[in-house]
Amino acid sequence: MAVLEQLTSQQAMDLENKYGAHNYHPLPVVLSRGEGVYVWDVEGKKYYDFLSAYSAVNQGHCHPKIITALKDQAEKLTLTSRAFYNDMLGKFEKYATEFFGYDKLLPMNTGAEAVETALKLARKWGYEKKGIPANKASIVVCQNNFHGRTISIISASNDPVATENFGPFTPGIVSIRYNDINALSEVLKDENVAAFLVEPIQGEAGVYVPDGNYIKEAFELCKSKNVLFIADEVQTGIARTGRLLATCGNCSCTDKNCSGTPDVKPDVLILGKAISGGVFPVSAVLANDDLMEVIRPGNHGSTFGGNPLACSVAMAALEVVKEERLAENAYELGELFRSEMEKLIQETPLVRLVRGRGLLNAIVINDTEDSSTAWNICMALKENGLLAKPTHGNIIRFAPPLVMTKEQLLECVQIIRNTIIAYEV
Ligand code: IF1
Repeated sequence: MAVLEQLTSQQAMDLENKYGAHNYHPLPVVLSRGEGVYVWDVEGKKYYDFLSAYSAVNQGHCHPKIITALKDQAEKLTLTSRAFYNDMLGKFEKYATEFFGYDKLLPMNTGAEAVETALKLARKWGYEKKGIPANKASIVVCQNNFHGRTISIISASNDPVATENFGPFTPGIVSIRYNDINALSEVLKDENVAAFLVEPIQGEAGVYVPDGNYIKEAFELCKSKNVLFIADEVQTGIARTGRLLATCGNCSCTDKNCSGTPDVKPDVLILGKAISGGVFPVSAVLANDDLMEVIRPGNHGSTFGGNPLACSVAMAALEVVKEERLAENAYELGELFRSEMEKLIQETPLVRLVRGRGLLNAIVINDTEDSSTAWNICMALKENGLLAKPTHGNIIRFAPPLVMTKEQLLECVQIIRNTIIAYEV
């Protein structure tokens, strides 16, 4: 079979089944093209993408500005390693640190690598600045978190599917209930805690939005205990939740209804996914000088971290966020989407509730966690031209690209409504 020969969907799925590790259970759709809010399968059927590659494609599929940046840089210089300087990394670091309001940036590639970087940074700061005894530093995380798939990160997970038979696990990680400020207060009595790592909204857990003041109170508690506050904004960042960042301490908006958490400026900010518009793997850890200075030559890095191609793509992707006012659009369309879902809830017993911020939303299906109802609804949505996938059990995440128009969103609401109303349990 010639590599470029066009496959049927079934042929493509058969190839993956035969030659690929079975580490996913995808919806049976084979995509071959993306543009803006749309994707097409190999047979040419068009869909609304309501997952955005788990919020990596916030700027829409194949955004022309980002693709042009990719192409131009790809014809000049793609990778030098950090053994030498390159003419793009400093520009990107300046652009991104000013964009998010920090002194320094450490570039990586995947979200998990950035989370691992933040864990190492926090531990080193704990020993060298806070004075925690050697090898005694602990990091506090939240139950039902998702921070990636590496051994240290799953050492922080309570998801049996993510952890079973992958032990032994990395020590020095303590897990507490999410959205429980008393639990955090209790665990911070331990003077060896270096950092608190938290998602401002727990995406994979099912788009759990914490109580209004939780993030701010957690931030203030950490400040009072000389504990680093690390925000994992890999999924919630880059305008997804209706603000540039879900922990929008440096947000310049004057919105009195701020859905973010004003005055929370994480000591360590972790970004990934849409920092590159889903065009190239780019992630980053941002912090101020007094923290980032604990990292010295040879302490950390990666072959591709900070490569010219990544830098060029990421600068273009961030420019799109500002130029196309994606945070404002996500805020407005998110309000509209949730109000439309509230109307649907009044029409059918099949949907229990809707929750989310901006265009990171989820509906909870009125069935047991182990039921296949959410999956079957996603299969019906696929037939009706909209792609979404359950997170856990009976929760369906809805996260379209942030470039969606009001008209497109209302068309998608209609598809979701018609599909659910017609669904026979
Ligand atoms: C998969 C989940 C979402 C993340 C947060 C770090 C990372 C992620 C908050 C790691 C990655 C991705 C991973 C991807 C599916 C997707 C996901 F279902 F796995 F949990 F979005 F909710 N922090 N999330 O959400 O970033 O290393 O993947 O670049 O592994 O299946 P990564």
